[in-house]
Amino acid sequence: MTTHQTACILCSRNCGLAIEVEDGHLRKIRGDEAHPGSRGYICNKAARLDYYQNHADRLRHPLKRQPDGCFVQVSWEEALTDIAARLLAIRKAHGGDAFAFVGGGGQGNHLGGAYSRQLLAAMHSRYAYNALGQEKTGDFWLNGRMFGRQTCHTTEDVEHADYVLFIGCNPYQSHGIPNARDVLRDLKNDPQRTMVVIDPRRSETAQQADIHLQLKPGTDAYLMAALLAIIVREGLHDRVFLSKHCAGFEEVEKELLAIPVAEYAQRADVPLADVERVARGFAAARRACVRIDLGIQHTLHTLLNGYLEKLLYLVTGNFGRQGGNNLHAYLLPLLGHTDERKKRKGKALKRTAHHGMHPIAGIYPPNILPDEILHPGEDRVRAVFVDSANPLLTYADTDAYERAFQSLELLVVVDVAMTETAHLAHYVLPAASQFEKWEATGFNLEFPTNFFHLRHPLFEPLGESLPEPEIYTRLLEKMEVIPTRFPLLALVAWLEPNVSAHLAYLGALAATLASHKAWIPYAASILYRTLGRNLPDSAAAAAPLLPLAVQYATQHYAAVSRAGHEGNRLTLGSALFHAILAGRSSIVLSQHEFADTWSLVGHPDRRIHLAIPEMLDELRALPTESPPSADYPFVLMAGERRSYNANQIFRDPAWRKVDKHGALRIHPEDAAALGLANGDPANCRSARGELRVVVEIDDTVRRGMVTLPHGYGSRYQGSEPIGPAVNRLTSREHCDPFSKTPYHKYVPVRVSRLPLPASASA
Ligand SMILES: Nc1nc2c(c(=O)[nH]1)N[C@H]1C(S)=C(S)[C@@H](COP(=O)(O)OP(=O)(O)OC[C@H]3O[C@@H](n4cnc5c(=O)[nH]c(N)nc54)[C@H](O)[C@@H]3O)O[C@H]1N2
Ligand SMILES: Nc1nc2c(c(=O)[nH]1)N[C@H]1C(S)=C(S)[C@@H](COP(=O)(O)OP(=O)(O)OC[C@H]3O[C@@H](n4cnc5c(=O)[nH]c(N)nc54)[C@H](O)[C@@H]3O)O[C@H]1N2
Ligand code: SF4
Ligand SMILES: [Mo]
Repeated sequence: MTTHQTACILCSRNCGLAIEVEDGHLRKIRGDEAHPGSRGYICNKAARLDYYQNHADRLRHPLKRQPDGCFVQVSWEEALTDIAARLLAIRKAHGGDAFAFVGGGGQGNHLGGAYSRQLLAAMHSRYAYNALGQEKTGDFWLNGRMFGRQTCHTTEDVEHADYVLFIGCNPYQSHGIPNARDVLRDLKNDPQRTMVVIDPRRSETAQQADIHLQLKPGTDAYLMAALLAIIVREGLHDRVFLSKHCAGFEEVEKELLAIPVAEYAQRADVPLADVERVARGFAAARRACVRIDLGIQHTLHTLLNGYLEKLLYLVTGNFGRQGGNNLHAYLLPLLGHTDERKKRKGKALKRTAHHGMHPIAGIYPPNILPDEILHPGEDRVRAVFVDSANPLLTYADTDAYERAFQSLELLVVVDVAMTETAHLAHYVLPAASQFEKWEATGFNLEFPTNFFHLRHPLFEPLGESLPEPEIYTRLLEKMEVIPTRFPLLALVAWLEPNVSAHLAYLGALAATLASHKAWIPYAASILYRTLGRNLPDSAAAAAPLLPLAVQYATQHYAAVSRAGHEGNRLTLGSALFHAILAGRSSIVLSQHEFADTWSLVGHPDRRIHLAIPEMLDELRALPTESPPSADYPFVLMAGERRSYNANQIFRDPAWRKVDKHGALRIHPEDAAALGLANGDPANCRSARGELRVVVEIDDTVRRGMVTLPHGYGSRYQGSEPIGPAVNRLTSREHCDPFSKTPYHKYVPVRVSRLPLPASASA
């Protein structure tokens, strides 16, 4: 057995792992003590990773669907030649609007995204859809307005805070903060520190809290507005911070002073005294921060929720300091900046044909894609590539996705497994797993210390599967958007891999691209084919990290130097690239100082702009909220994080130790009223669809609320769906009108008894 350092790929934390490997299996999985971020921490899910690496749905060969729906094995040559020809024909006949790219990276694999996104350029399309467009783009839009760029992204220093507000997140199960369970335990055990959870469910996190505000689902905007109103009324805001670092506070203050605090507390169904206690405690704390997630994003008022959440830490001055919220740097450019009000290079942003939707941070929202494909216009989407995503299970409105994907002229799926989406594809292309190739994630969203982990392969690719860099580079070559050889660059790349050779290579690359401007969008594949071939340990896929490391070191010179990397302004980036390549565990990229937050603000005045007219309008319009209907009396949380779900990354149901059915959680009194007992089958119906579910009586949910997990419903080895395919219940139209973020946490449903199966009643 050999021990390897790698990382977990199941959530955005990507904890470092030390894994013993034998016969193609991940045998013993421990936390990697040498990982500077996770320092040995892991949760229960990581131990099950062999179920990702080895299972019966793994793809081994390229597959082509036949007219009768069966798949036959084809060669890479045949598949890529035909796909390239069909893509070019569609581009020629209908232009770039006919193509959309979906996905491009999951929880652990973003290196491939540098390569796959090149296909958009080759197709002259801007339509990039991915999961961030159904959860976080509202947040990115707000960041654009408040901090100046949609790439300005905040993080929270829970570890050092004296007072933490967890709003609509459950880090005990879903993580999202470093070493969540340890950090929560420390918070709980320290009498000097306060932990508040705002959640309609007494979640595993809420169970550890000092104060739990168990509000009604969907009412966070009222509650947060009331918290803010109390703070400004009582003069608890940080006037010095606001006048030094922010603009527009007076306008915001005027609106907040008009909030009817007692009425809003009542709407949220939280005792006023508790709201006052939290407002005062949070404002008085020496160091406080706010951590939020889907509980306020996948629900009513998603944008306003994000705005108010940011105001909470800003009006109290908990920004740009230890224990507060901060901006951070990142190495991989995960997000773009696409302000819908501004023109880019004289051109307005590309809006979609049917919904007229603009991108946010460069991303289009999955909720609109079925309509963009199904609408009858000449300008509809006709060809789709799906990579590292399983929209048939994970995007809202499964029925609409099924119809849309079945109507495509070309659907190609790149995945490690035969997924529900792959079953509808014309071609299925097998990717090497994340333990069979060089990989990395762009979730390096930390401040002041930021990390990066380039992971090396532990196994050979299964069957004929290939890493994404090879798949997309071959496809671009077939499409003839890049040549197969770059003699000059290849020659320079063969120099000894040291600092001066890197500089010579980058100079040659710049000269090549300057004389062939059409190749600029394909720099990743060009680096891969040239510099990549000369990197040690066959790490070709990592080649695009050289220019990124140089850019990072230039932008954050002092912080990268502080992290221990050595070099002058010319050579530091190359040193950083060397460190990334040589490290087997994660490395420290940069060590910032808290004051650096201000250099990351995107507005030229380096201030945070607080008065966002659209948000102040929505805040004023809040009183016109309508209650749930009598036909659908329950609010379903359609997609809960539990101990045994991890998006759709696992397919083999054997990975789960508990909760095999992905049960519907319901309050005991609601269950009694419906005549339901633990383990009973029940029907859960929304306006969009229905599911047969198994009941679990659970007094942690509020009355009137039911929950189903996400991450279930796969048809492993062609079986019936295992557990709830929750997006049969969600509609593409049930979403925020501006960002199109689905209201997954607020799906009105009816729950009813089903007859027990004959065997059970017998
Ligand atoms: N175990 C596990 N962990 C995961 C994942 C996974 O699949 N499984 N997925 C990862 C991904 S992609 C993401 S985006 C994150 C998401 O992580 P989270 O957002 O933390 O997880 P959720 O369970 O979806 O929702 C969080 C909380 O929101 C609460 N909630 C529901 N409705 C409301 C409401 O109206 N108001 C408030 N305030 N709260 C509400 C729920 O009760 C729940 O406790 O998790 C990541 N981590
Ligand atoms: N109703 C409802 N729907 C939801 C949610 C919810 O709470 N409720 N949560 C939403 C959220 S927050 C998210 S982030 C999305 C996640 O949904 P998706 O973006 O679809 O991502 P995953 O479920 O992680 O699917 C990952 C796919 O990548 C494949 N894969 C794994 N490794 C590799 C690799 O190395 N290469 C390639 N090419 N493929 C690989 C896996 O086999 C799997 O098919 O789901 C969303 N859907
Ligand atoms: S916290 Fe996330 S990355 Fe860490 S071990 Fe658990 S699932 Fe894996
Ligand atoms: Mo997510």
